[in-house]
Amino acid sequence: MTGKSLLILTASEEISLLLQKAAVKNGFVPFLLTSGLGLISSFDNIKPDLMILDLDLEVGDIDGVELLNHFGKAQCKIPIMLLSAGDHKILFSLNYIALEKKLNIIANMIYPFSAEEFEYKLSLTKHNLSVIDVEDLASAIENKHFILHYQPKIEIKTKKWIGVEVLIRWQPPGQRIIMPDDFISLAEESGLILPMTIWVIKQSFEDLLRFQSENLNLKIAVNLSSKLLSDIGFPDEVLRLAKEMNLNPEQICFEVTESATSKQPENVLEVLLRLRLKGFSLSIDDFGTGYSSLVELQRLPFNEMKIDKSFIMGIESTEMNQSIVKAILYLGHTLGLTLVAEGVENVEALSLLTELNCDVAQGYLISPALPIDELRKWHKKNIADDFTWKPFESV
Ligand code: G
Ligand code: G
Ligand code: MN
Repeated sequence: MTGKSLLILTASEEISLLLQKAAVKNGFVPFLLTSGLGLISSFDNIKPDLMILDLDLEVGDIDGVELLNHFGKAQCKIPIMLLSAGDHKILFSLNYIALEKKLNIIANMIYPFSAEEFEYKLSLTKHNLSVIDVEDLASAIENKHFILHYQPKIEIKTKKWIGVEVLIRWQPPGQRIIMPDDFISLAEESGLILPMTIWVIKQSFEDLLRFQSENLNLKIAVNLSSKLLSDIGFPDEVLRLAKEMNLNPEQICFEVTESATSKQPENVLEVLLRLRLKGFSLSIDDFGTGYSSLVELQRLPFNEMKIDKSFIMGIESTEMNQSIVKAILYLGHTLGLTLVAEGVENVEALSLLTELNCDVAQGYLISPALPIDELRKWHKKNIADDFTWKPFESV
């Protein structure tokens, strides 16, 4: 395998030398830029595997905030190490901005640091980096090196177990599991998202059949990337797969993030409508983090709304979150949607959501996402014969 490319952006010769030496020693191929402007203008051609950004750029050049803004807008997922010789506070604030923009910040470093310190941080990134290789992903899809985890959902009023969300994990043989946040965007950019999602759908349909044969009457919810919403043939393909397995589309829900629909890729309304007309359910995921207009909400054929976990985690102690959740519940119910709270982590949050009339709960309190064998154990331990969830059952 050829060395991974490492882009170093720093105006300091001293720092640059130290980083380059350590990078070469660790099998990276470093290349240098000394101007943020140069980086922005030629970024599309550069596409490094890893970037080190020195946020203390020279006067007259663009500053760290502008640079992060630019990468945020470009939805850059390249791992970034932030570096500053300024104080901790500035680096902390910039890191916060970067996280808000969903940039992939993997380390923060305050200069001065030793070559050893840097090499150590670099070695920690290797795992992350090996993830973002298109050929690896393509071969993982061909060889089915993925597994599905299932996260249970319960109906709040009755406390009955009603369904599971399907979450993919990449499992390279003999290595650590890789989480979707580390490969979904690569799958999207490379077009591999379609074959990957078809695998997820087939596998989860097979598991749904298995649940049925065990008398488990569950719904499954599969996440769909916005990229698939411009593929007008996708609904037919999914219906074909469901029919092939004798599954009723009503048992299958597709979750689409709010940002996916508000970006309005071509055909999105048609694809969603066709899925609905074929009998599948549709859920608007991570609601509250995108920018749906009310017109879109009214127009798009969803049956369910999932309130983003950032509003639910800690809801019991944050008045602002309570107000937001109340408003979302009101809006969603008025539009005739089923409301799901994601990120329910404790009993207090669940009882508050019960009071607020939320319909469905999902979160670590009930269970994290589990491989199917663990899900069976969870079922035995936590679900009564009448299907109600038994939260306080001791082992
Ligand atoms: O399980 P975890 O919290 O790591 O999931 C992180 C994100 O990955 C979630 O937002 C989830 O929607 C997304 N994700 C998980 N599985 C799939 C999948 O099969 N397809 C797509 N497009 N996204 C998925
Ligand atoms: O974006 P999407 O809603 O598809 O992401 C679902 C992800 O949220 C799952 O991958 C799961 O790991 C994560 N998740 C689910 N429940 C909880 C929870 O109670 N707390 C936290 N922190 N994360 C959760
Ligand atoms: Mn989801």
